[in-house]
Amino acid sequence: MIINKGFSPKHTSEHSLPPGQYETHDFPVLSKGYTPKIDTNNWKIRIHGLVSNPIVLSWNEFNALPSSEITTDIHCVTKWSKFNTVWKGVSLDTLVELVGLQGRATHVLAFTYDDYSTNLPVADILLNKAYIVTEFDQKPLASEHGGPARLLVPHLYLWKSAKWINELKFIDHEELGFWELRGYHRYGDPWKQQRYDSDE
Ligand SMILES: Nc1nc2c(c(=O)[nH]1)N[C@H]1C(S)=C(S)[C@@H](COP(=O)(O)O)O[C@H]1N2
Ligand SMILES: [Mo]
Repeated sequence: MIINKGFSPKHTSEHSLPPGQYETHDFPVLSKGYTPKIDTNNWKIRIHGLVSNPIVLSWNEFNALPSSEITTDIHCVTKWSKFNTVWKGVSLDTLVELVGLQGRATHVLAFTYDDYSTNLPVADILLNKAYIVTEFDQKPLASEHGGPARLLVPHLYLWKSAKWINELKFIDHEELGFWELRGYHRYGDPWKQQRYDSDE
């Protein structure tokens, strides 16, 4: 057998598990409560706060925006990780370009149809680090996984990826979201195991 230096076999995983995680092929559902039933005819997303042009987009307006396919690993604080998940959605860069961020905007809060919220630094949603996704595995996103649309911020623990998203609010300070107010880490980097607020 001839092995070309510099080539690696296709099956070799380029992935690695963050500390304390295990790989799963399932897709567990984790929700704080009920799964809201959302008719896309009534779906809206509002983007406001420290922006030049606050907007409210309907489902059709949102879906007319340029979208991309994203293949990424995801990591849940309950210790499962899933490799190579495939999504389709709109980059937050596109949405930020639409509204125009004010220079003072340092953080963003995501709100949802089930009264959940989560907080993120602006730096963590730019440069194609975050998307609002409407498809998983080339099918409309299932309602229990946040359909019709959820946030996807794969470099942070999955509780940051707010399901059933309907609002982004840009602010000039850090305000904590639902789980961050209840003992989870304010930032949530899986590579640093930032699970709870007592973790560094
Ligand atoms: N709106 C909303 N988003 C949410 C949640 C929730 O309860 N409500 N749970 C979070 C948590 S704790 C996790 S781990 C992930 C789970 O996503 P999944 O159910 O698609 O696996 O969604 C996050 N997003
Ligand atoms: Mo979670």
